[in-house]
Order: sequence, then structure tokens, then C-alpha cells
Amino acid sequence: MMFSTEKTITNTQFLQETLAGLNAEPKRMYSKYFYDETGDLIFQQIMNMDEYYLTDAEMEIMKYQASAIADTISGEGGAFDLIELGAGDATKSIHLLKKFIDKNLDFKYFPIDISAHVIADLELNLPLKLPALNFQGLNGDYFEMLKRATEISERKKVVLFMGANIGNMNVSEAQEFCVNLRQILAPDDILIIGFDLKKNPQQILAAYNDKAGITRSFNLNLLNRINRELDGNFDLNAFEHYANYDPETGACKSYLISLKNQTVNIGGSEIHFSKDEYICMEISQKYAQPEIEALARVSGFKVTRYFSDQQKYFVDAVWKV
Ligand code: AVJ
Repeated sequence: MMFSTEKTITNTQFLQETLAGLNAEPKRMYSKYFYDETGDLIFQQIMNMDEYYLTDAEMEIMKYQASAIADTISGEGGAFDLIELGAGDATKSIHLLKKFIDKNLDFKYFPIDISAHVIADLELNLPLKLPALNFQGLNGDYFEMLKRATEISERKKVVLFMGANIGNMNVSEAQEFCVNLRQILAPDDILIIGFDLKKNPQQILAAYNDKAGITRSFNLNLLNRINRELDGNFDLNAFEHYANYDPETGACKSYLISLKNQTVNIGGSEIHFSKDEYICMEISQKYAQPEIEALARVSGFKVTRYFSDQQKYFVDAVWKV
């Protein structure tokens, strides 16, 4: 075999989920597959767009309220493990890490990411940026790696799940996720979780329908990835990006619309698209404050505090088991 076992398993799952999603009614894809190397780069561009207010809003929270967040956590006393789900390049959490170090908190940082090169980059860069940081990168699935972290040490856990990544789940998936997360954690463990708040619908839609077409290329890149890694033959010119925000449900959704009747071949399987048929590409769920509280309640967490930016675009909630 030319492939390592790991790569074969990953590609098999990628192929299976892609085919299952495209054979479903309506057709869908899994947004976790957006993030290949090109997808990571396009997502960086998204975070730098004027329209994408989320990053600045959460950055503001981390920059100006890191001290208050640190106090909320250290008020509990004792050493802890700080586990970040989907750490990325840690540009936001680094403010928190810095503050924790400045305040002499006794902690070890465990960044978890599904992308191996993200973890490799962190291992290279974190020691340069924060020489005093005690950390261990974990490459893999959130829950598997979280379990691994609980095996490594029995210390109190503080889990970071920022960036509104919870938004990529619909409300019932988010509930299930929070229930599962709470089950892995122990009494008095803490979850810091970021939500994008409901706000002017135009503003939300603009963030997912930017003028320069960066979000469009983010979506189309997944077709490209399928072509490359799963031996597909998507014609990227035959699909159009469509984004939609429903202020009632808070669901912001991205679609690719087939511009014609067409048959696409993926790794030997044929998928038929009718003209105007859509593929659900991604959900970015928005929340109102009472909905966040309801989510905490149904999953058994106690709400400790909320940290918001000045404009109330975004909230990082602190929940306790
Ligand atoms: C990384 C899931 C928070 O939903 O806002 C940005 C991904 N997709 N633009 C989001 C995304 C299109 C992003 N999250």
C-alpha cells in the first residue's frame, strides 16, 4: 500500500460520508471537511474579511476580559488542565494563556485539533511565543482526545470551545454534543464556550455572503478537495454559492446550487444533480441569550458567567459541571 494506515482510514471515512451525504435527500456535505490545507488558508481570509465580525468580537473579549476570565477560573483554586477543542493557530486563546501565565496559575495546555499540521505548527510556534507555557498538542477527534487528556491526568479540566464552532451543529446536535461533553467531565470542571449571537439579519448574512466571494470559494474548495482526494469530477463552474439566514430559527446556511442537470462521478459512484438542486454545505447557528441558557440547562451545566464584546455580537459563556 502506498498510503499510511491513517490516511487510508481518513480517506475511507471522507469517501463514505461524502457519498452518504450526496445520496441523502436533500443532498448535504459535512463542513468538517472544509479544512484541508487550502481550506485552512481560505478560512484565514474569511477571518480577515470586513464582513466577518465574529473574529474581531471574540478577539475583543479575549484581549480585554482575559483577566476577568482568569479570575473566574482561578477563583476555584488549584491546578488544572486547559483543553482547547479545535485550537487552530490559537491566536485568540493565546491572550488567555498569557494572562494565566502572568497570574501564575498552575495549568497545562492541551490544544486538540483534527488537523495534524495545525498541531505541528503549534508545537513549533507556541514555545517561541510563550516560552513559559507547559503544553502538549493532541491530534485527533475532539472526544477521543479529550478522553486521552483525562487519562493523562486527573486534574480539574477547563475546556475551551471557542470561535462559535458549536454553530456548525444544529440545535439538537449541539444539545447532544454538550450532553456528551458533560459526561466526560467531572464535578466542578469548567467549559468556556463561544456563541455568535442573533443580531441584524443583514449583518449576519453579509458575513457568509461576502462581496469578494471568499465564502463562495471556501464552499467550492470542498468540491475541489473531493475531486483531488476522492477521484471526483465536479465542474466547479456548474455550481453556485447561495447563503441564507433565517432570523426566526437563527440558522445561517450555505448551499451550492446545481446550475444544470448533471452527473458527477466520485470514486466510481455516480451522483445525479437536477438543475437548481441544492447541496446543504454548512450551518452556522446563531443564538439568543435565553437559548444559550436553555442549552446549558438541558445538558446539565450551570451557567457561571458571560463575557461579551461591547457591541454584543458574540458571547463566551463560562459553564460549570
Ligand atoms: C468556524 C464554524 C465558526 O460558521 O462562522 C465561516 C465557519 N463558514 N464562514 C462559521 C465559516 C463560513 C465558521 N466556524
